[in-house]
Amino acid sequence: MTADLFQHIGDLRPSPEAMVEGAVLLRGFVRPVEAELIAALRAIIQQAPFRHMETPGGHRMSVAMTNCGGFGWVTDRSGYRYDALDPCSGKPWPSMPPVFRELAAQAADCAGFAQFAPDACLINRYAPGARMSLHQDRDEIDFSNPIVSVSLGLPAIFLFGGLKRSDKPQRFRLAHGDVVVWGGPSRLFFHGVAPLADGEHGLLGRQRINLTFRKAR
Ligand code: MD3
Ligand code: FE
Repeated sequence: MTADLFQHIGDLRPSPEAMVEGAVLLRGFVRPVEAELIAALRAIIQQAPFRHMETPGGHRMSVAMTNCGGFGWVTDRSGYRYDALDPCSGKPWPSMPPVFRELAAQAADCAGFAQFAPDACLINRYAPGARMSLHQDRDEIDFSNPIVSVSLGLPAIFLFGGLKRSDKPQRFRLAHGDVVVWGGPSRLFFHGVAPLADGEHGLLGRQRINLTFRKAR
């Protein structure tokens, strides 16, 4: 009886570092630079607007995406890949703003990854109801580099499984300002995001924006 109760209390785990090997959660890490970060983000989306990409299977993603940096992650009917050019404009992606690069490098450093130099930043926008199904990130060249994720706006429930798609995912709440460094074994774990609950965020309104910093090449 008591054991059951505790199992259910553990249903929404507060911190990846407690449960997932190689992941480090830095709650509120963005706060000191959030205004600068959001200003830089607005400039990027003017040059490279959010768009709903198509999966190789022909589904329109509910998450809208754009990128900055030397390479951007794209998907269409021909597959997933990193591309130096934005397929919507035919031009290079907007460059990665120094505040983005420095935040990612500092977070990685805090997690024990010195000299993290991302060359790609995928920017995901979730409107209420948008979700990301369980997947692995395997389009990068070297999995010894971590991925750094930055959550902004409305909170989301992040689903974190294991090395097999069938491993039952654990649930974590990621809120505005949280940064997670995904390295070591966690780097190749299946993960996703539950459908975004509606709400209103003071700085970003009815949406969640996630930045993921990667070393693609
Ligand atoms: C763990 N994005 O863009 S961020 C993705 O909230 C992605 O938009 C989610 O999964 C989002 O690929 C999750 C946290 C995250 C990102 C990449 C990871 C966790 C990860 C890669 C490997 C392991
Ligand atoms: Fe991912």
